[in-house]
Amino acid sequence: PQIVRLADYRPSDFLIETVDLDVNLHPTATRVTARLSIRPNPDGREVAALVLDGEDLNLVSAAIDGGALEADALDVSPERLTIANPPRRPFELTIVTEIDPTANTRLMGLYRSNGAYTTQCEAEGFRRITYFLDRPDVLAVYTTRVEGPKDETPVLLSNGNLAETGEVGDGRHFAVWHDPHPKPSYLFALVAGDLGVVEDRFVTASGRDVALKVFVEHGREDRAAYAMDAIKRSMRWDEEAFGREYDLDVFMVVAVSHFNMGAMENKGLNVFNDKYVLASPETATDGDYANIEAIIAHEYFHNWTGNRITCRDWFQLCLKEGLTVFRDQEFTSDTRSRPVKRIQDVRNLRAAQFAEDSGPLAHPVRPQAYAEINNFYTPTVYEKGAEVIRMLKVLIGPEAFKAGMDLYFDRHDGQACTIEQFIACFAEVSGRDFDQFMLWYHQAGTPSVEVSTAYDAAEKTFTIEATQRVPPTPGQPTKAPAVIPMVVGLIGPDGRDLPLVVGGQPTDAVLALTSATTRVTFEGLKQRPVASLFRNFSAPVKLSADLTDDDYLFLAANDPDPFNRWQAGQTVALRNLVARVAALRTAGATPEEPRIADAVRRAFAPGETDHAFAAQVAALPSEGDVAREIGDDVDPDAIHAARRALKGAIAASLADEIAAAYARLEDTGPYSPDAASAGRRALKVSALDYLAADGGAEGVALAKALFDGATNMTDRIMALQVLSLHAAPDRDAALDAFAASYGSDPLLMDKWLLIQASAPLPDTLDRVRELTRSRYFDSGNPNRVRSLVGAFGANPTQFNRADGAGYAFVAETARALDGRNPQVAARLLGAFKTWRALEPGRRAKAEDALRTLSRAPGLSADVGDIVRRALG
Ligand code: HT7
Ligand code: ZN
Repeated sequence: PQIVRLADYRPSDFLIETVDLDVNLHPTATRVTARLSIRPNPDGREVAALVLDGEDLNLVSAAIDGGALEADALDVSPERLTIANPPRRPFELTIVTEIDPTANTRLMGLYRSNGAYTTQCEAEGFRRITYFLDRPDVLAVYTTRVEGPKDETPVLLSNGNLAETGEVGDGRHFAVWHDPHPKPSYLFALVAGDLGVVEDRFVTASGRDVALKVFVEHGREDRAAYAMDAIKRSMRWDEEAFGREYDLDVFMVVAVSHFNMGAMENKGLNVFNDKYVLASPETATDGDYANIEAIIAHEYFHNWTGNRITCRDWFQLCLKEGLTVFRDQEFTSDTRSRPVKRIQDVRNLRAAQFAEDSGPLAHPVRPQAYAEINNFYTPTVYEKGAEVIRMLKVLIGPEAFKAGMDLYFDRHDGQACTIEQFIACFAEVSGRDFDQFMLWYHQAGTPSVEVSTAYDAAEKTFTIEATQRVPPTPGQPTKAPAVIPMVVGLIGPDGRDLPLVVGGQPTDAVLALTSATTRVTFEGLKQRPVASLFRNFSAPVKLSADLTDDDYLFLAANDPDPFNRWQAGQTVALRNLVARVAALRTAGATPEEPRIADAVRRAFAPGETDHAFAAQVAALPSEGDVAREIGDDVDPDAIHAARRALKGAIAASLADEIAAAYARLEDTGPYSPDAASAGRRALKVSALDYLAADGGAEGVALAKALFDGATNMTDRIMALQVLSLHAAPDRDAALDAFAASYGSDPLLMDKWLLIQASAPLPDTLDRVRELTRSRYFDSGNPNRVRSLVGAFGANPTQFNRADGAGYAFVAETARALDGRNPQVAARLLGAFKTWRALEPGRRAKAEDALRTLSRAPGLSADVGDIVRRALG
């Protein structure tokens, strides 16, 4: 494979200043005329040829300044168009290509989804529309004329502001869009179809009147209200929190049913997977509403972090993605509950990014090389990228952070930038040196921090010694110590924070761990305090500390930092789960820790009013959490059994309290997706999960009753999920009833597919195979594929069946899908990211499946790259 390296970056030899596109739509033969004003780049080289990127294009003609180029001046290959001896002055290149949107099953470039035309150009899709310098540092002003039949495509959209519309006869019409903001080709978009629209307005802080439009399939307009509301709230928040205003006369969101990822931030014309737009109380769960709000916000925030300031090259992807995830997380924290959002984000980071970082697919937040850029839209670039920004803020403080962001926006508006340019803004405003901090961008792997503490009663001092280690990762055998912000608190017996004094001076709670070992001695402590370490998860590290279970139980009850209050309970539970797994595997005695139930009891207590937080406290560490804590020789069945046993033990000891909570938390009144109501439902379902933990008739009956009597989709789905954990007849009856009610709604049937694919039951694989043949599945739709096969790949016990059939199924499904949609096929293989940590039997079976796949002929660059790296 061809490897692209950061070290080889060179500015483009040519720049494109304006792009005039004329797109004449036809289902199988769309004609694209691109008029490009090109000039040599003063920062580039003088070269003998202009090389344009292309893919799956039919070249019709090419001309320079109106003069047709003869065949001997052109070299056309599947991947590029080379024009020999281009002028060494500004010139106009006109290229006519023909493309087939119906045959485009990759969903990159221009394709048809449910009869509507749509585009996806990030990262390298524009080259599937026309030959181009398809790289993010070539910024151009686009004018796009779209022409299509009025009956099939009454709606014709592109980026920017609408400049002109008109009729062209033959039942065809056109629209011209002009986007005054120079942009890279990956932000180009075009949508055309017969779509319904919901409209509203927003007036920006400086008085710009912006038309807001959400386009959806006809008949779905009533499901667009929440997305529209989220757009307005995102716009206001970005003005208030970051001083960023919207900059066009119209902002549009289009929901499409065939989409490779979640959504895309094309300038002024965001295209969304319909699952992240459509919601109504009858069809959406609390989780759906939260996702819609967060993803609408994320894509909108890209308008400044990504669009106005973009990436110089794809190695800088975290410049826009890490920063925009950080911004959307802040938005949700301000909109909902900050501690709960932090806990959810950390759960997600650990599940997805820590897992990636610990295996063969580990890579730095800013990779050094790639074979296929599509495979680097990862939790490391996104979620760890956001953690790096958060650490920056913790280290320099909120005022300097804000000043650095303002400087970044002022200095780099309209540019394609690097991480170095971004970080330089913070160095400048804070006067700090960020050389060591840059290691967060260069070094892969999750640092582990080991903390030992010592109280000296005679000296009244408390010493914290922290030793960090960044593990080796593929291609990076040795690492240097990173700068790790450790926010600490010392808690006295009354549960209050004690003053922090070092060297006779009051000190900050932020300790910067910059060496392999850092030691800090706090003074003036009359009694041994309990240390609260990495408050609010101040760095993405794995902590192991010499705190006892007693200490953690104390923190779980008393820590003023809500994140660490939650974390402390998790830590005790995790320790116990690891010990249970060891006992199960050696037939040893079960290690009981009855006090774990205390934190759960508090969560279900009548006085607890923060239900969303309580639901987090009540949820045990996941099977993945336990697997990562164990690290190697992982036996997923033992982990599942241990977790089930602990859940059962807690349920048995708190049966009455939990039953009372379940009754108390019953829904009354009409459904509302607000955070408090969603929190109450989350805690109620958690109670149900405990009550049905043993699969006994009583608990299952409760779940069945909730399913039958549900007045909203959250309850219905949660009840179905609880039922699906147990092979009871009620489970199949409920699944059938759900299909009978919602069989015509694909987004709801995705939930139905996912629930069945996630069941920890031995018949799950057979069922999944059968479902691939059902009318609810469609391998051409990424949402269906992810809901069934993707969810199966995330099923800890059934993907990891000891006989290896789970591995073979996912690998074979990815191979079968590869010819059709390589990007989605490659993502399915993410299921293998921790295969090396498995016990030897499963490890061998997983390796077999990967090796068999690696030998399949004609693998795409996407799948080939993942398989090669996974086998490492
Ligand atoms: N910037 C986008 C990432 C993206 C994408 C989206 C849809 C289809 C293919 C894609 N390739 C890359 C989405 C985001 O992070 O906001
Ligand atoms: Zn993004």
